[in-house]
Amino acid sequence: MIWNKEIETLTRKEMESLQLERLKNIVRYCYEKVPFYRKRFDSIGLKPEHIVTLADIDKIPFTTKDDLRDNYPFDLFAVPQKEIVRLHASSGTTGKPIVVGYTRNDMEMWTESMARLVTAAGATDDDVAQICFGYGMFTGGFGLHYGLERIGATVIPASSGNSERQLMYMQDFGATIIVGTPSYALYLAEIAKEQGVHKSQLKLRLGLFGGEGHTPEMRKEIEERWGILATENYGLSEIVGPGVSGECVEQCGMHINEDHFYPEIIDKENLKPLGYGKEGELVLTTLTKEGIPMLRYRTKDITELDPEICKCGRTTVRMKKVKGRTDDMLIIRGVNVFPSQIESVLVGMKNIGPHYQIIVTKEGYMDKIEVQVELGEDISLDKYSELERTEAAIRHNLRSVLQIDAKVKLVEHKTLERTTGKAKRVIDMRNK
Ligand code: DLL
Repeated sequence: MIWNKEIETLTRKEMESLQLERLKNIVRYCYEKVPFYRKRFDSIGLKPEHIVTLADIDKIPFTTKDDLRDNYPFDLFAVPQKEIVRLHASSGTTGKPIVVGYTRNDMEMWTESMARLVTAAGATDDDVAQICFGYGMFTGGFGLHYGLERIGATVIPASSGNSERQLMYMQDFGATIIVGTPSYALYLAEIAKEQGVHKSQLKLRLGLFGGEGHTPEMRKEIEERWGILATENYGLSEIVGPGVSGECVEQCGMHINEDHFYPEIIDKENLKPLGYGKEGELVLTTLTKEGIPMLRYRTKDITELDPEICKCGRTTVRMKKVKGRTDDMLIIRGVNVFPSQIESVLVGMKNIGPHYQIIVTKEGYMDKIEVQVELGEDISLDKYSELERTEAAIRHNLRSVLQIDAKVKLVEHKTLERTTGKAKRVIDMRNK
C-alpha cells in the first residue's frame, strides 16, 4: 500500500515543479521571517526572486549546526513562540544542545511523513508497534509514534531501556513491529535469549530501525534473530527528526519525502553540487517547515541519491545507506556524541590535565565509550579518595551533557600518547 499515492508516485517533472514552487515560497518566507537568513542573503546580494529554477538553490549559502549553536536557543525560529507547539533537541558540538520547534502544521507534516514511511515499510492498522526509542527531547520516540498512530497501528510507547519489561510487553501485548535503534534490537535479542524467550513465542514480523546505521551483516543477524523483515529509516532533528526517508519492503534505499525535504549531494571538498549516483554529503532544504525552516542544511552524512523508479511503485528519490560522516560526530547506541562535548566537560575540572582520549568499543552488540583522562602534573594516583571523587564528578558531568553513561579512567600524567600533529582523540574500534 502507498499512503499518499498522489505525492509518492508523481512523475519527476511533477515533483520538480512542486518542489520549485515550494522552494520559492520557503526562500521568501525565510528572508522575511528570519533575520539570520536575511542578513546572509543581503551580504551576498541575493534576493528571493533570484531563485527561478531548482538549480538556483546553489546560490543559497549553506546552513550548519554551528549556525544553530550560534543562534541558541530560538533565533532561527520563524514564528513567535505562541505558534510553537513542540520543542525537541539534539546534541550540539559543545555543552548546549541544538533546539528545534514545530508549529501545528509542522506536527501534521511530520506525522504525514512518518505515516508514509512506516506504510512503505509494510506497517498497517493491523499491527501492534512497540516503540523502543526514547521519548523525550530525542525525536525518535515521538516521530515514529505519531506516524504509526496515524496509520491506525496499535502503539506501545514503551520508550527505551528496561529490557525485561520490553520483552514482557512484546509477549503479552502481541507486538508485531519493533521500533528502535538496530543496536538495541540486537541487544534485546541477547536478553531474550538469556531469558529463554524464543522468537516462536512472539508475533514480531517487522522492524523499523533508525537513528544510526547498521551494516548488511547486522541487518541479516537482526532479521534471523527476531524472524522479521528489518527496514531502515533516516532523519535528523534539524530537519524534522525521523521522517526524512525510509526503506520500503524492497529494501533498496530509503525513499525521501522530497515534497517536504529537498535533497542535494555536494562534493565533500569543494562543496559543489554533484548529480545523482555520486557519493557526497547530503544537504537538505525543508520546503514546508514553518517553525524552524532550514535552507541547504549540511547534514554531514555521506550518501548518494538514486532517482530510478522503485519496484514498489514509488517514484521518490532514494538515498543509499549512510556511509559515514564528514565530521567527528560519533553515534553511540543511537545517541550523537561529539568529542568537543566531552572536552567541554573536562575543561576546568580539578586534578586533571588537558590530555584525554575517547575509546569506543563494542561489547556484544552494545557500543561502549571510555574516556581516559590524564591527571594533572602534580597529582599522583595514590590520592585515592580524592581521585575517586574526581572520577565520579567527570562521570556525572559527562552523563548530564551526553545523556549516556561513559566509563571514566584516570591515568597517570604523560601516559597518553602525544602527537606532533593533530591529537588523535578518538579511537573507534567498533568496526575493526
Ligand atoms: O536520529 C532522528 C531519527 C530517529 C532518525 C529515529 C531515524 C529514527 P538526531 O538525534 O538529530 O536525529 O541524529 C541525526 O543520526 O545526521 C545521522 O548521522 C544519524 N542517523 C539517523 N538515522 C540514521 C540511519 C535522529 N538510518 C543523525 N543511518 C544523522 C545512519 C543515521 N545514520
